[in-house]
Amino acid sequence: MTNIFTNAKTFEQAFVTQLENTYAIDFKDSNAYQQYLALGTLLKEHISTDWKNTNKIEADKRQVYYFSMEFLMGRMITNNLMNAGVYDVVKEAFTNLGLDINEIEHKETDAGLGNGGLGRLAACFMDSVAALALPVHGNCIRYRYGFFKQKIENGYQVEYPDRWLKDIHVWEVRRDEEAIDIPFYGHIELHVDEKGKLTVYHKNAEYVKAVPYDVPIIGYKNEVVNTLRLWSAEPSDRYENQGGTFEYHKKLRQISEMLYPNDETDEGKILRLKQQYLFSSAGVNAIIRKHKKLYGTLENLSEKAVFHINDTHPTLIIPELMRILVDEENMEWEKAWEITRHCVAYTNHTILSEALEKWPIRLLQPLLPRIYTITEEINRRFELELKAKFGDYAKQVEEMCIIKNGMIHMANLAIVGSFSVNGVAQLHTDILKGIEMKTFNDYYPNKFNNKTNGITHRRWVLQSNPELVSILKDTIGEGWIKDTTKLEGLLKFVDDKSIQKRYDEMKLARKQALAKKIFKEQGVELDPTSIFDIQVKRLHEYKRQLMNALHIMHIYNELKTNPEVRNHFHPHSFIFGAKAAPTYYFAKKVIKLINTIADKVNNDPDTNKFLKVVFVEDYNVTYAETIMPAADLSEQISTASKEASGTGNMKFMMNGAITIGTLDGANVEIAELVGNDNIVIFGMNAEEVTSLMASHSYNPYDLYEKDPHIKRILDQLTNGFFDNVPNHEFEEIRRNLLERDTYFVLKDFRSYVMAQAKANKMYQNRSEWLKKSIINTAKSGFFSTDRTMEEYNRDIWHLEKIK
Ligand code: 26V
Repeated sequence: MTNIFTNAKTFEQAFVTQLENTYAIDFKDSNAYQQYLALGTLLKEHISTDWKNTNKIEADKRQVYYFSMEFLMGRMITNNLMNAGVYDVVKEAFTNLGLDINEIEHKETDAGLGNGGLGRLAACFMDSVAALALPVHGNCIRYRYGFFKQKIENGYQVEYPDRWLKDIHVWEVRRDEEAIDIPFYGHIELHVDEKGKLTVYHKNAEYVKAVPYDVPIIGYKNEVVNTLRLWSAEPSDRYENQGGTFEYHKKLRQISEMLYPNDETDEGKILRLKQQYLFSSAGVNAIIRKHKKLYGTLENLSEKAVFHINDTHPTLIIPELMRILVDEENMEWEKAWEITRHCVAYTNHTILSEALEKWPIRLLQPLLPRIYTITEEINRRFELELKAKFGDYAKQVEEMCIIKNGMIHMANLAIVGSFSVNGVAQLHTDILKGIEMKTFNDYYPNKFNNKTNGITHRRWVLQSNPELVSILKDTIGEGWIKDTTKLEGLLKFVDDKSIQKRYDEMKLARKQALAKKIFKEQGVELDPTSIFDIQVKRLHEYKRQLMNALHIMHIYNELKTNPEVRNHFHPHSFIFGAKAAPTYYFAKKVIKLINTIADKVNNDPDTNKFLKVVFVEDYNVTYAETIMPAADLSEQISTASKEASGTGNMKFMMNGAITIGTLDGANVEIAELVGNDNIVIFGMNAEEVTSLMASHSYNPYDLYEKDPHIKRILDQLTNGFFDNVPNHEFEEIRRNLLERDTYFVLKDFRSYVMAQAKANKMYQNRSEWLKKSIINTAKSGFFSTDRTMEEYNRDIWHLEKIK
């Protein structure tokens, strides 16, 4: 096949031909969407040989299958063009044809197959493993509706369905021939023959056909193409007791209908359990089928395959593997268990106990009868082992057992059934090992390990910040793209006035781009020379968007009542982006509060030259590409010990923002890398939070009484200060803060106000600020997922790179 991407001219011809042939129209009559599809189709064809070759080369190699219920991919077109090394050719050809490549890129819908950090991390991992030529493939669900679209109506969040697949998904390849029937419900019959051989029959099952759609993951200019496999639920051709077929069809299609828009809280929905089993079972069975075809046996499975589970959502692969080995392969339990345990590795992403998954037996048992009995047997044997060691009534037995009080504890199952358990930042891992999962860590001293998260610098700098790319090129060259530790080379330039100037110009350009987008979409005008202070992440109480909002009220009060303050306050734009789970009442109230503050502040002529607030609608990956490079200040203000890692903090840092934050998650590592002068840390640390919680001595009301600023703000929540909402609108927020304040917003408030004041002052010393900004980029190389993936590979996966 000739390479049409060798130069602009050949590509131009191929592109025009493709368009005209596909749509039977003249090129000049084609629209941007058709042009996007033509480009995508040509690129997919272009990489198909590499894709096929990668699959061939990898076939008998050890591989990793990354099971994740979420892959928050965003748009793939730009990433694909750049990684395939054809972006410039296409851009030139489009210019010649009078087309705008940006407009065409924007025709792709954002693939929102994830909630937030956990899903975006999986997407960054996929980009890095391909770049590093590691044979790692994703497994997920092909949700017909991704994460909901958010509209703000009258200040409130309203959710709309995300119909990302309504148009053609140009990258995917449907593989009918690899579809797999998955049984649900029914009952199990066990048959033991004269020789004692056990046969298991799953009777009266309702089968659902899982159909894989493969999406290519293109490595950065290295001819490697890995696979992200998305499973879709369809009617099976096996009609065993399908009952009313219409009902059956309706019900089963729901399985891959939509992504659950909750993170952190477990709603215990049966449909979510079906989703989990569908993609876990289908994924494992497809891999096993391939393995058996190649080797004729599963005895060597753990040499050739690692099933990495992203949080506990795919934990059912453990009993599923056992089912296959024991029931289908007639393997002895002990041997099957040995293999299973050596195949599975687990990553924990949260310490919030409400987010640890538990499934009630009464839901799981009828839905997955065989999986349940296997889980019961895993638990029975494990309890025997524990009792033998600790005694029948030891607390270790109670703590570590998998099934208790009618619930199956998925994290316990994942720990027991895996060879590696990792946390996602040093502090998080320390808390897992030393507190939350201490008993397990004592029992399995070598199982727990840390792998600090990262981000792919290819999407978050190379693709999103052209001005920074150009500065880097002129200072340290292009080596950082392959090896981000080379960013440290920038340290030589921190005092170089011409480079500081270019950093200043870079930020201004990125801030202008964001301001332009916000103005276009929401009509709010931001001054690009003001400090862009940004908090974008899911809305959660522990992330404390509320503290940020209360601080804005405080600043407003100060500017309003004390005009002298205006003389030394650098104008400040506070930007928020956040989606609340549709059922999370309190979080939605916080959104309303932020919008109410914005309304008041932005429309006050006394202050609005100094202070602007905007809540961007529908924050998603595509939006983040404009937001991350545009921040001066990165808000990472969670209650210490609650944020496992955070990854937005890393994106901001790499793009030269200074973090204002608590010593939580990966902020701790950011602080260590940049040093105290180049970050603004405030508030209680994790230990202080933990001991304050344990002492039950915290009384937020005291702070209200003692601190007049806090009193003023809390009173303003309900005293008519906001004249466009009823007085009771924020009553629950006020009450919550005064009576509980679970996340210590008031406790840390004073310290936050001071940190903010410090940052504002710091910003005004331009040269010093720019220096800090450069240092932040220079030290951010550690946070590339290339480093994270190298560590996973070195310590957990042990894969050979694809040659
Ligand atoms: C948990 C649950 C619980 C059951 C209901 C549905 C559901 C859906 C998603 C999750 C995962 C929440 C955990 C999570 O997203 N953790 C985030 O992971 C990031 C990547 O490691 C990390 O940076 C964030 O700090 C952490 O909150």
